[in-house]
Amino acid sequence: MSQTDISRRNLVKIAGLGAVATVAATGANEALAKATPKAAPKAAVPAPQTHKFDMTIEEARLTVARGFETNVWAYNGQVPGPLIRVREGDSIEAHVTNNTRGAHTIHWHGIHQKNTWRMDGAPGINTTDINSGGGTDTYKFVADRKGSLWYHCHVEVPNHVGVRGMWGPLIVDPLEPLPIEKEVTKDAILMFSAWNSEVADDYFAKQDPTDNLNYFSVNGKSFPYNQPIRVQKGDVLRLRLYGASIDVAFHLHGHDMLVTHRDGLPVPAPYYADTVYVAMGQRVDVIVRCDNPGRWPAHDHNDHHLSNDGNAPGGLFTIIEYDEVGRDDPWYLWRRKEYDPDFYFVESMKKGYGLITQSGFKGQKIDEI
Ligand SMILES: [Cu+2]
Repeated sequence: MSQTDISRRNLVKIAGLGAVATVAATGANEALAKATPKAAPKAAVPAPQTHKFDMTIEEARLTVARGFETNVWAYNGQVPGPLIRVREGDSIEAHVTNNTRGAHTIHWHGIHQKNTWRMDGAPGINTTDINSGGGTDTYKFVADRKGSLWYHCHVEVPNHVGVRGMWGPLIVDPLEPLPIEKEVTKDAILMFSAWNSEVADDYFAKQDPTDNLNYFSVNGKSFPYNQPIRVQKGDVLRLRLYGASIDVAFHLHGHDMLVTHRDGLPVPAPYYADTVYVAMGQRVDVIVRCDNPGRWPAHDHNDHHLSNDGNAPGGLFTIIEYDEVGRDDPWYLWRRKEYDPDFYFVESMKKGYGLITQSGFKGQKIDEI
């Protein structure tokens, strides 16, 4: 039997037999054409945009915990630095002015800098420092990588990134998000870091002050000076976990977390975990389906990180509060908490694209002290 015969036999099977059948099939095709809507056009890909903004580096005094303040070098005066959010393929033009007594850069962690390697922010390797006392630089590049990225200084990193707060989130939205990303109702950013009270008052005490870290924080604040993550049953909570300057074993009570991305990239096989390791520099994105009303600790499982200068409880600890269960138990630690709904950038993440500053993260200006 020839190939042609097979094709013809199959055609006859599909269309039916003889001329009558052919007429019937034609009618059926017309009916089918009327009943089937045209295939939905693919969502239009937005044209790439250019986001131009000013950034500064300021000397500021940050309150990390009750009774503990430290000198920081703060992007736009705040720790964490302002949220920068763009779409994959957009361009960024960041004009940076350094108003401090130290030299700094900005490294755009995760961006590949294709054909723009001089914008990478590594001094002495692909660029120079931004001079102290008003020096400027302009970083121009394309957001050629998607996901939970970040930016940080690349000068004397153990001091500037380690204990001076020189880091902030850079979120690059994918042009084609995963189905689960479209389900998210609350998108939260948690940046983990540590501090050393011995060097708090002297910027230049040590080039590496990370040998005696004694305060631990999320988004620059230690428990109980930080904030809860408030949710409702049915929320699909995305947590973007950043190891800004500390290794963290992040544990959530009452839920499993679905690990969807590492370093902004989708993992080939998402998996569930109740404790997620986030190494320094890494980002891990997890999805939590909020199906278990209650108040649930979310914390680092490195025990030393749960104290403030040796006093526990403290440190890198927060609480997921479901609205349904209320907060009025007389013994509840945070029953009278003054609530900041943007402490985890949940409100900032609703504000669209560009550079989004946040007054709640501002330090006190050094010259005002
Ligand atoms: Cu720096």
